[in-house]
Amino acid sequence: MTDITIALSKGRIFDDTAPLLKAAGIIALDDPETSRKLIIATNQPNIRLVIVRASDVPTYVQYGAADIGIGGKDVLLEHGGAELYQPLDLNIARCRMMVAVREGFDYESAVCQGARLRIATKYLRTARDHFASKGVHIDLIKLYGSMELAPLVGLADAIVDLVSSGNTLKANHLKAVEEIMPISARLIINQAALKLKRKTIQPILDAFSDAVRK
Ligand code: PRT
Ligand code: MG
Repeated sequence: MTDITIALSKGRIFDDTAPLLKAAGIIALDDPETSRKLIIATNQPNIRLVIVRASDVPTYVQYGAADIGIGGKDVLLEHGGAELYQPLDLNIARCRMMVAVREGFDYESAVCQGARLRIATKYLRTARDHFASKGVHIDLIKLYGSMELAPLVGLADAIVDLVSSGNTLKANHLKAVEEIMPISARLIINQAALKLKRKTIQPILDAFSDAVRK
């Protein structure tokens, strides 16, 4: 039997992926939320899960340490997608990549007047591409989290971040002013693994496609 390693992050990606795995007949034998194990066995002796940081999923798959991964489009865009085959939008962990500012900040005027904007984000590539396509000059400030704080303490004029319910923005007196793109999680596959392990990978891919279409 061919061994298959699937990389995913705990939290919303794992929660939303578990039903898809189940549709493919794969059931995790431990709960990554409560177990401290980073390698989780499944009911299928040849299939294991590895639990990694969301932003590390593409790296594990790129280098073949995992054959398959599940990662947000946000993460895949920042990674660049080298060596990765992206056959399927899983339509899970959905949210929107947005530009947000303080409630009192007149973003439209700032943009119209050609002001140089300070943008705090962990999505450097996405932010750079977005503002370049609008012809807006920016200074990028790299953060690793809690982007919502930056405009409140004068670190930035605006942030580029993911929004789902909008509650975090609201709680921090921020408003979304522009949608950059809708985001969902994708299946990614190592290209060499797809060739060498196709017989084992294809049925998993098919089961995921069927489950997503339902
Ligand atoms: O937490 P860690 O630093 O390890 O990494 P991570 O934050 O990238 O991972 P995780 O597990 O939080 O998110 C994994 C993936 O879920 C992301 O890469 C996205 O593709 C997807 N996703 C979907 C989201 C959200 N929705 C989301 N709302 N990721 C993050 N958020 C955050 C957002 O950054 C903001 O801080 O939730 C907050 C806003 O939520 P609302 O509901 O208040 O709008
Ligand atoms: Mg997080």
